[in-house]
Amino acid sequence: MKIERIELHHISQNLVSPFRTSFGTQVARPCILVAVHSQGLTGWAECVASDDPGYSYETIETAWHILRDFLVPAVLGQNIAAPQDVPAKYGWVRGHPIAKAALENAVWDLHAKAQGVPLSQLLGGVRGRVEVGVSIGIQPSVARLVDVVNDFVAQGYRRIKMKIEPGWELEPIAAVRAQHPSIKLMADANSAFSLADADLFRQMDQFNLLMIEQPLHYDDIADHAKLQAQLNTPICLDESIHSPLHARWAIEIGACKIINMKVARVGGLSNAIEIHNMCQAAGIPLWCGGMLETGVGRAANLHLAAMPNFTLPGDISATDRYYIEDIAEPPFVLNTDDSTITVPSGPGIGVEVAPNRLAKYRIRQQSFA
Ligand code: OSB
Ligand code: MG
Repeated sequence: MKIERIELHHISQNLVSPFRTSFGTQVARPCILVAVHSQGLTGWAECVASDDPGYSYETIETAWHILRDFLVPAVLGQNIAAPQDVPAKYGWVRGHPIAKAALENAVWDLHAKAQGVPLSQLLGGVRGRVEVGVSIGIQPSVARLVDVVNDFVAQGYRRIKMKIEPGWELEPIAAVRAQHPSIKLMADANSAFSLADADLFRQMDQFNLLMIEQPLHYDDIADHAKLQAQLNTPICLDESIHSPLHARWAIEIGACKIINMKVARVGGLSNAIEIHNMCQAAGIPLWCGGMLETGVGRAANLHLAAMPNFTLPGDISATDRYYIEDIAEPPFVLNTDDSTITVPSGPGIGVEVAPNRLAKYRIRQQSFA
């Protein structure tokens, strides 16, 4: 398919409540929506870079720059036979996986739409519903945290992830565990600790956590292997896995027993598929991470999580957990009987960007033809 036109839309929507992690607090949630046009069809994808370089060094501004000046020119006007051919067009560009993922993933949506099939079918998806949980930010008090957890459990979520940081670990985890003795519970540190905190993590073994996510430095693999050797609880890596190479290193040295797959963090769906297959062969289960996506990114995540090795519940909550009004239609709802969300069945990602809402939430746009 010849890529005839590409648009970038910088939007920002307020979250229903502030989201606090060990690296900062998010009140509004910006993103860039990428639209790729060919033969009267439009492929959409979401660039999940944030306003600040707290989670990743990429920001809205760096992603805009890399897309506008390097990635878009490499793809515009090109005849793309298959979406897997996209990464090679800008293979010389180092880093910037979040910007790259947005462009490649938009081409995946375009190709799935051209074939009239859901994206999950192109990815080899095997399930129509994806098990999901909710990721709960750091709260002002333990009592407040327990209230928030109770509320989500009452809504039907059966897997709870809580954010931790130094000073907000054993006590809040113990309180949630006491209230919900058998719920799937996990903790995400977003790199806030060091190997000197190994004793703290050993104490967490008593809480029967599903996993501890990214306890150590955001670029570390080696120290995670040392920590994993001292724990019964599985370590899951998020921030440290930027590519299939990092995934292979982590698996080879035993740095984790689980990987959080974020398609943006690994540079696009081609890399995500490669890591998926590598992990499946190595017996490392995956789950789909989240970046507080709008319906565009959330839909793509659901298609990805339909792949066979996504055997743990993902950070893909219902739309109303994030936004009052989403840019995409229809909103995602939780199936309360089994804590799942249904994978869209229409062509491509299977959701539509509402033009009036795009206009309402847009800060800037640029079109390339
Ligand atoms: O570490 O998984 C994370 C959100 C933004 C940046 C990093 C993370 C998160 C989440 C939210 O945990 C997951 C979601 O989208 O619900
Ligand atoms: Mg994480």
